[in-house]
Amino acid sequence: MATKPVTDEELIEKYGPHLNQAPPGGWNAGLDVEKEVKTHCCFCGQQCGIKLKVAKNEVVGFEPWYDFPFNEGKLCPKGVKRYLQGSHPDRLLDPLERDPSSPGGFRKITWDQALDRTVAEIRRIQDTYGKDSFAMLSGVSLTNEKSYLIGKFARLALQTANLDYNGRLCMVSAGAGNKKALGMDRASNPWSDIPLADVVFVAGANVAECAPITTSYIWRARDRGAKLIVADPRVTPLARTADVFLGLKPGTDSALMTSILHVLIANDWLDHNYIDAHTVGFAEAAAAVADATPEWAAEVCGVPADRIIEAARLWGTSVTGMLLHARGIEHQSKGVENVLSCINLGLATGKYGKPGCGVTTITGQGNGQGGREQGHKCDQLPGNRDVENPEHRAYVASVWGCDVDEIPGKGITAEEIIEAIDEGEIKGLLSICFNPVVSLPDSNFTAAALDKLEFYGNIDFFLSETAQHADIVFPGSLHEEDEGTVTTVEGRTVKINAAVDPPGNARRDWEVFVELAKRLGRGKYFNYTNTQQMFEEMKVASHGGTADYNGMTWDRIVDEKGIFWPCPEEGHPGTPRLYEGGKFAFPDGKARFHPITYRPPAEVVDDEYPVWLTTGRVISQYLSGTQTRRIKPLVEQYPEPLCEMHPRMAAKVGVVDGDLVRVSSRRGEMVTPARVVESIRPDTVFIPYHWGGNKAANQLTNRALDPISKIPEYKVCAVKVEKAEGHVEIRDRRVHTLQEKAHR
Ligand SMILES: Nc1nc2c(c(=O)[nH]1)N[C@H]1C(S)=C(S)[C@@H](COP(=O)(O)OP(=O)(O)OC[C@H]3O[C@@H](n4cnc5c(=O)[nH]c(N)nc54)[C@H](O)[C@@H]3O)O[C@H]1N2
Ligand SMILES: Nc1nc2c(c(=O)[nH]1)N[C@H]1C(S)=C(S)[C@@H](COP(=O)(O)OP(=O)(O)OC[C@H]3O[C@@H](n4cnc5c(=O)[nH]c(N)nc54)[C@H](O)[C@@H]3O)O[C@H]1N2
Ligand code: SF4
Ligand SMILES: [Mo]
Repeated sequence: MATKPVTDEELIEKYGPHLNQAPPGGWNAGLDVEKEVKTHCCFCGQQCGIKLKVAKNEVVGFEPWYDFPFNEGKLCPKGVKRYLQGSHPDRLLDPLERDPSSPGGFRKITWDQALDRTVAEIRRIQDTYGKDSFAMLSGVSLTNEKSYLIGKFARLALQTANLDYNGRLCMVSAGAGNKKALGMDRASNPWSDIPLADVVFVAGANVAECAPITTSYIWRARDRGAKLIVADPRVTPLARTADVFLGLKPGTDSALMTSILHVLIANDWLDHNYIDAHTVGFAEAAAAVADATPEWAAEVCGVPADRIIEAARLWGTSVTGMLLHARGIEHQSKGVENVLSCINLGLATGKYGKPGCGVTTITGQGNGQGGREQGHKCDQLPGNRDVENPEHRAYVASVWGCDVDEIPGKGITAEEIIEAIDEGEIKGLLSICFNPVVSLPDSNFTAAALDKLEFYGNIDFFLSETAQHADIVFPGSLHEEDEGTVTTVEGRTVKINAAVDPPGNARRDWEVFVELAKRLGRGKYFNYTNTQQMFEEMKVASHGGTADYNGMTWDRIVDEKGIFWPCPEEGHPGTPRLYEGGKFAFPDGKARFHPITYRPPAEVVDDEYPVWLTTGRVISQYLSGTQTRRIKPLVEQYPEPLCEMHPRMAAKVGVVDGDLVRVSSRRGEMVTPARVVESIRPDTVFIPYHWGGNKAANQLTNRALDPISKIPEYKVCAVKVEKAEGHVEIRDRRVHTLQEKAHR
């Protein structure tokens, strides 16, 4: 290791003007690394363990953290390059105020000015239009402590019912399905159960690109001879190795799953003892699928009937099995029904609560699990409690030391907040960790709505596409600038450790809320001087709820490399596998079957818009791209959205790989290069959504919501695809077919 101390000038020179890229040899070259901090990746819900290298209050590199059991040192490309965002030149270092006469449309102001203006606007708007006219939006890249704080801040400092979070775009269909059928909402199993499964069924999850470390768990099952079933309109990298590939039409999952249940029943591939002892409602669920024959489903889904039967046979006759689903089935206007139809398959075959048995969602954002428990959803209080339940309210009021009537009731959800802004019912907004202009459907609508606000405050570390609509932007903190806990895809709560302090005048996110609360005259509820105090209060607030953290301590979490909730009492070991002994989280201990029948997506193809559009992700970019679009090695892997289409579709449109196409829907249109691949259905195109402006896939998507979870239908809408002028050299480091691999 080199020993020369680095100067500020040298550091600044090493970061490119726009994109951060490590110099040859990595940042470590020429730097004295002062410490290595064990923490977790800031990106997806796998929350891989990683060690960050620190020099001069900069994160300058990383080392694998081999001892962390989940990923054992493995990382995906985003985890490897995440450290490059820290000192990016775009990093927000001062509070900003909208000022059209300043370059970039904003001018720097002091914290006092930013806080005072925000408080004055909150007061004015709430005095004029009522408390609920000021809304708040939050995000689950934030720690458990921040999620908890924000829930309390919105209820007790803003006193508004209208608080919601970006998990509404992500985890809510799974959450609602889990609660309805199983009584609690968490992965049914630790990931160490995956290798014990005799069959792995992956529905609507691009595991290799979006949950890369999970791939190695599936390979371990394959090494034992496990069979693999994949349901996806695209032959994802994992699907290429499947025993049964169900290449269904977007938006037809509940037809597929109900038909599989039909076949299980027809062949008596059921666990009757389990159904009798541990479930209710089987007869109704069975009656609902009486007509869901494989021939019928083949017609609806565009999948051969014999493959549906084969999938049912593998699932129904294997001793152990795990079904993993993600946004492919959940991002639909029947997302909850799709989830319930998967759970029915698990219950009917007794595949819960045993080694290698479970039906589980793969969480999305870093704290996609913990962030959906701590009370920053519009209908929720900490511990995954219900904001409308009088007992739950009374308990949380006792922890907060407030009158129960001070806790507002149920508010509206994220997309509904944007619609209420459009309709003039909501006049003020404060948001953190959310980039809805890029990430909500129908982005032209979202952007226009935000401009109708009388006041909008945004907390971020980069000036996101959404922050550009704000009146005040607060410079918040990066993941490595604060400590706290997050709960991973497995339901394992882990410790995030601070590596550096926020640079310039940026502050830790939580400090913004504590300051605002004080100035709103509600400081008595927010007497925090560090995040550990929030954790200690949060765990008490969670006690007795389904997501019970009461027995955890930060020391234990570190020593034990994570604790699985529920962990109700000190000394409780935590609960890696749920539902053991067939005990579900209802008073009678029994799981609920739900009768599901198929209904079509909100928008279907027709003569004018004859092509299905589905949207999602690529491995090297993350969500709305605010972070990963600033990291050069990631951008180089896949720099712009490409419209994936089958050669037959390309021939129909009259394009070859790299030709520009115009994709239009009833909401908007975009011009983007065609990516001709054999790995997609010929009637469907796929566009990743990580870009803003005229590169945003969400210009096209539909605002239709699931009636229960209120998740948008990102995975299905109707478009037309036409040849446009121009051709570009395609950059896509991913390999789409085995032939392509052979060529390289
Ligand atoms: N590289 C990367 N990784 C990520 C993220 C990221 O942005 N980039 N984000 C994280 C987050 S927040 C999330 S939510 C997860 C998302 O993880 P995933 O849900 O795995 O990712 P998506 O690409 O949204 O969609 C998954 C798959 O659904 C398929 N699909 C589309 N329509 C349908 C349908 O109607 N039915 C079925 N069965 N499948 C369909 C798509 O072809 C795609 O392969 O990833 C997390 N990890
Ligand atoms: N078409 C289409 N749209 C989709 C999806 C899709 O599959 N298709 N997927 C949906 C899904 S699953 C998701 S999860 C959403 C995600 O959508 P968003 O939540 O809007 O996306 P992010 O990029 O996570 O936006 C978070 C913002 O918060 C900032 N940020 C990150 N961490 C922190 C932090 O710790 N503190 C502060 N102050 N700021 C932070 C980032 O810089 C970024 O600007 O997108 C949804 N949109
Ligand atoms: S798999 Fe997820 S948590 Fe792990 S390194 Fe990649 S983005 Fe980070
Ligand atoms: Mo997500």
